[in-house]
Amino acid sequence: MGLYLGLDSSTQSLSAMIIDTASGRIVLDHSLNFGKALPRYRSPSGFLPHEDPRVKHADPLMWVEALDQLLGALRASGTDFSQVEGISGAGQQHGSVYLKERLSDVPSWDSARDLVSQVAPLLSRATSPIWMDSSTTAQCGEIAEAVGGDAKVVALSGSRAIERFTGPQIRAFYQRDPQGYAATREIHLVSSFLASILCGRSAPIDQGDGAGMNLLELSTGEWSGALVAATAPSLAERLPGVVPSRTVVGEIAPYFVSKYGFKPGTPVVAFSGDNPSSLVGMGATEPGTAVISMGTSDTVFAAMRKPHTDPRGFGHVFGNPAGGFMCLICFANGSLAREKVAERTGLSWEAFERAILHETQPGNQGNLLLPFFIPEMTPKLLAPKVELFGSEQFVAWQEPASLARAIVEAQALSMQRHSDWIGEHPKVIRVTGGASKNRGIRQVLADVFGAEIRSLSVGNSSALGAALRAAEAVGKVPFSSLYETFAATDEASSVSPRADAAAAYGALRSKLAERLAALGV
Ligand code: XUL
Repeated sequence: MGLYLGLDSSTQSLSAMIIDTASGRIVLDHSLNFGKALPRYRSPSGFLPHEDPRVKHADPLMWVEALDQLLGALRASGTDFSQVEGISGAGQQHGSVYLKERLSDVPSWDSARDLVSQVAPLLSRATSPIWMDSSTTAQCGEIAEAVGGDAKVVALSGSRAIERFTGPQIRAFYQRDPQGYAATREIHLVSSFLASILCGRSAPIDQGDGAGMNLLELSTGEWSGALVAATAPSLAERLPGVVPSRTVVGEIAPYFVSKYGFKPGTPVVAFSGDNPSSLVGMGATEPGTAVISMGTSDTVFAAMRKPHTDPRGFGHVFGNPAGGFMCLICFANGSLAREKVAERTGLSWEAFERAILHETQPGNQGNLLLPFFIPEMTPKLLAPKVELFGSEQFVAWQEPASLARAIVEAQALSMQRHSDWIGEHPKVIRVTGGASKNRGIRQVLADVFGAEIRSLSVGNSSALGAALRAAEAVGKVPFSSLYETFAATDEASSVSPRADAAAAYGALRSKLAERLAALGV
């Protein structure tokens, strides 16, 4: 029993959470927003501006400086890290960091200096492609062709070759900057990079996040020789090892002991991707409970008994940190699309909620919105596509309440359509993320999925998941008992499906399917 620290390096912020397994309390929950705290990285939303809208990179030094700054601020405000018994973390998935030297070969961090000045000279690529990048369509095609087609890539890795996944991004780097690639000794995910910084030596990649690279073979949990060879020459020697998520990968580096007061030898458990970690934080590592996370992107994910794959080619299979697998479907038009509709209709979030709950009906009298305000990954649309079908007033954007319902129904119907391949009809869906606080949105999800919708009181499920993973791996506390304490649902916020609502969605569901078919997706 003791204190466990979970870190989460997401697109826009770094968060730290400390849980106390003895008292069952969260004793620290703190975030640092990259854009606000570190303006010199010119990344107000966590990534750098670029003339090509498909290119989305971030400066990895921003993530490193954020770690120093966050730990420094917490220590200054009285956090006693010497009580922490174990650490784990989560990182935005797919993003990669390129180093001239293996971190195990460099001298340990000098605590008289900051981390950034010691990490900067090690980078062989100044910026890191992140999950929002969609500039590698050509490389996806080349990788698939080299291994024998899309179906083969899916069978090996659990996903088609996907633009934002790490393999196609590595291939693009090798092609666009062969010298930079030649100078690279080690390639990390955001998760394994931060674990390595904490340990002061190369940390392996965990099977949860590793499965989001188009390089890991699901059936063995090891790098796939065929995919690695199809991606870039001599890639195998540049990849760290792969380990099960509950592996202790090292001890905290002396730098963090002398600077921030950690106990020497504090174990560090493999970091994972933010979604696999959130599966733990949401208490959903057993099949039967699905999760919908509504943030910058929306994701639907669930633990899986067997790794079966999406015949439409949009969904993914990752490792479940508790063992086995999880599926995930990612929708790029999450909060941004909801915000666009709120802006365009002039509705406040309160009015938006009222509109759904009290001023409109399930099925929206047949009014349908195609809600792709930015290029979409599920279904794959390379260009934005916003279209309104329905009554005259509606298509003229003159029915604010109907438009509020329309965006939420379109997103829920698309989530349901694109998660039907999972094969298990979830009776309970746990929701997280800013938009899930809206009761109107929860009611539409309940009605469309015909499932009970439950929220957790904890906001940051990835950081919580990381802390729980540290407690399970180091403190040997079983997930089941950790879930009872830390991942309990807030009963007052539960929403049930309404019997009459289900019938109202038949027509709208077919109309959406027709419109998507007309777009070829
Ligand atoms: C999942 C994905 C996103 C990122 C967000 O495949 O790309 O959910 O993990 O951080």
